[in-house]
Amino acid sequence: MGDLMAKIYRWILKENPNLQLTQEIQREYGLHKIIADILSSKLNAQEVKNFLNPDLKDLYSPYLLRGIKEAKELIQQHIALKDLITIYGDYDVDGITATSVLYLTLKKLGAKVDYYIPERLVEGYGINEEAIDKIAQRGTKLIISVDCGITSVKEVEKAQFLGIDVIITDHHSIPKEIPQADVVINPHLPDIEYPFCDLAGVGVAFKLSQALIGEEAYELLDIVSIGTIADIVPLLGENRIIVKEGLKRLNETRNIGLKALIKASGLQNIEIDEYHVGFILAPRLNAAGRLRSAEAAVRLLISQDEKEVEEIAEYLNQENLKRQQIENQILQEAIKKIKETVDLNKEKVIVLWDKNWHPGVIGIVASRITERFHRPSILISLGEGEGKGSGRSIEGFNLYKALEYCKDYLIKYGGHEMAAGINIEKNNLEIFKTKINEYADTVLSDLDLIPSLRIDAKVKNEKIDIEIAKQLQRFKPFGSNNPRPNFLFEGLTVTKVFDLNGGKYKKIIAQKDKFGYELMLFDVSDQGNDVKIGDIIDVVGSIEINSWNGIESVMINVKDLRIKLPLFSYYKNLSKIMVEYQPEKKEIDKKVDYIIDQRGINNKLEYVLKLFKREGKTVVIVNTVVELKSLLRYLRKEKFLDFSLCNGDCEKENGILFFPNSLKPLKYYDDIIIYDIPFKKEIFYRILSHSQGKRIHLVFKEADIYYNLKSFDEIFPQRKDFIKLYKFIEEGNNILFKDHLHPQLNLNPIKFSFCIKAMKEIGLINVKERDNIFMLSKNSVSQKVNIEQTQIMQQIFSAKKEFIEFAKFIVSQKI
Ligand SMILES: [Mn+2]
Repeated sequence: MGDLMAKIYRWILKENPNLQLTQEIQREYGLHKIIADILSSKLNAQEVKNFLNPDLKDLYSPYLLRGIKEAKELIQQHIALKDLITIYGDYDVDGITATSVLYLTLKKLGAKVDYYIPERLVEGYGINEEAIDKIAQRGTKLIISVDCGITSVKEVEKAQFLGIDVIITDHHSIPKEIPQADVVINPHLPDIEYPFCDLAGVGVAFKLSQALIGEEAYELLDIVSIGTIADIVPLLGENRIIVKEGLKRLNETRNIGLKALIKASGLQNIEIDEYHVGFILAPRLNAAGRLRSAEAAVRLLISQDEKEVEEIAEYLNQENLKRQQIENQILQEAIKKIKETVDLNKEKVIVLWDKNWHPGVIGIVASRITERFHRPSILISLGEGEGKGSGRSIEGFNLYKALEYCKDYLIKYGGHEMAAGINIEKNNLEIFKTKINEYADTVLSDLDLIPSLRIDAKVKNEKIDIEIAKQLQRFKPFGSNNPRPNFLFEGLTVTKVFDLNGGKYKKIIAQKDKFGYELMLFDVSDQGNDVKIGDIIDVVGSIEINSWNGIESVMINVKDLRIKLPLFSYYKNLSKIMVEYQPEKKEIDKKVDYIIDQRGINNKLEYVLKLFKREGKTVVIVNTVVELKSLLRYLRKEKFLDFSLCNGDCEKENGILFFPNSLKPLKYYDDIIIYDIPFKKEIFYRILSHSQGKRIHLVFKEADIYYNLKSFDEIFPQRKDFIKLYKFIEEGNNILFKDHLHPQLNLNPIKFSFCIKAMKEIGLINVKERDNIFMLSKNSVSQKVNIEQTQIMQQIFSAKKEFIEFAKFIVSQKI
């Protein structure tokens, strides 16, 4: 396996527009076609409407959620009796915000209310029995859980035994047995009528708040949006409305705690969006609970005391800095361990442990390891007794199921497809690592370990302007299930390259047809570093607005970039025609009205120029690159510019058709010059039969054959090419892009795909392919192999032979 730090992505084009809906969207909302295409490829008409206009009035009635009415009545009874109500929350941002939302709601109703947040490091997640004892001692008569409790059968029983009523509100998956609480609210409950089940824990708390205080609950949406973003629930449907409206309110919040946090984070003069919440505010709220108690974070959100909230905001800042330091240190140690002890060729799941790793931070580090190596990872912190681990996964690997497979070696495990936690005995670590990798081998292929890049639309011949970039803003807020769209830009020519910030970033100016592009590379990869002026590149990136000194411009934020072989599509078509082309069965009409036979003419350049200068429409058909270049060079030298170079419709009176896909344009012209030798007999006669009633000039000669053969050399492999590719694979490289130049392998991609076919046929290598990637591995072959005997090489040889026979015929014989 090559350098794992090098970024290689599979490109997956997801575009599948519904043409009729696209038109409707364009008409109805005045959106550009490419924007409408993205919407129509994943949403129906009603969903598009809701997506583009998230509106509070489209929130569902809270009473649709089973248990809300009963919960409201029970809460009102306890308030009337002036009972103490305790909210039981969780230490993550979802739990903290849910606790705060319900607390502020109950306060508004004049309730006697407090809250309880378990400590991550001491108590762990969820309701525990000792906590119930403590709460009972406070004199609490009603416990309302938020963001937890759906599995707490015993604990709820205990609370009820102690004379406490219990309302469970949660959004986690429903286990086999649920607690016999007085009320259970969870949008995932079976047979539920509620139309949207992806609410975060704070979303469920908000529904209860809506039932209790009506539209006054909207004031709390700033807090609700933070928990919803942080919990990474799908940002569609009701969540989209909550976050869109919540962010608006967050920017003008009256919550003094949020104001203090925003100020302490340096965001006071910035339009806060989902990015700032997810990456700046939420980590601070989380930090307290990771290292110590999360109570401070709740106090920040509910406090009325200016001085207190300032202190807490500063404290959270400090805790967050500490968390970052610890995280970075563990990350460095983990990477070192991977380099020294993990065999990435054999172990698809990275399992690491250490006795000094902080258990509150290993989860974040696991996500960074998984992101970096694109494979599942589990980090385990070994304390005094058992080890506590936290894992993250990749698409295609259900972590929960994997842990189930290893359950004999675990004390405890829980979680879901993408993230999970474990408790493990120290002496089971090695066997657990073996077992989980055994499971991984059955479900993950090598190709699954290559990260993929989703592409939402291909930019064709359209101008990407500020208007389109602004229309894309309507897709915000971005997040889970609503990522920022990625676009594919093909065949851009690089005109300028700038290094910015000491080479950390790069800016590339590129061009295609009449349109210019400003590309920003914030995360410069190998290929990004190799880009030079004049290169042809394919780029995947998002379209964003760059504002600088009050001036707005469009920039492409590049996610991946590949350098392309110049004239790639020419060589690709040529290889198809030579090896795959089957001539049509129907008899070709060889009768031509008027051939002007100038074969062997000495100066065909002058001949073309003379015809171009004459009245009337003239087209030149050129088949080889060398001859095209020499013709263009000559015309430039003669300062003759009155022609167009085209492959389809030519605009001007004079045209050059380079290796045309279609011969339809020939009908516009009176004079047709066949400049060099067509690659196939059938093509030659097709040109003749498309030229009825016109004058055909033949100006090629025998020496031209050399240029055709030169084109063959570009794409047909020779012995040295096989050796080069084989060595490349032997050196441990195993991934090749199908259509792009490989940074370490200087070989035409069309040529190496022939090499791969032949080597595979003869059993030298194994080949897997998916999307735009070949994955190669060596085979041990005992006897000597003759690659020239392969079917594909025989096909190539006979195509070449057939061409030479045909060429020799048409340069000399009567036609
Ligand atoms: Mn949650």
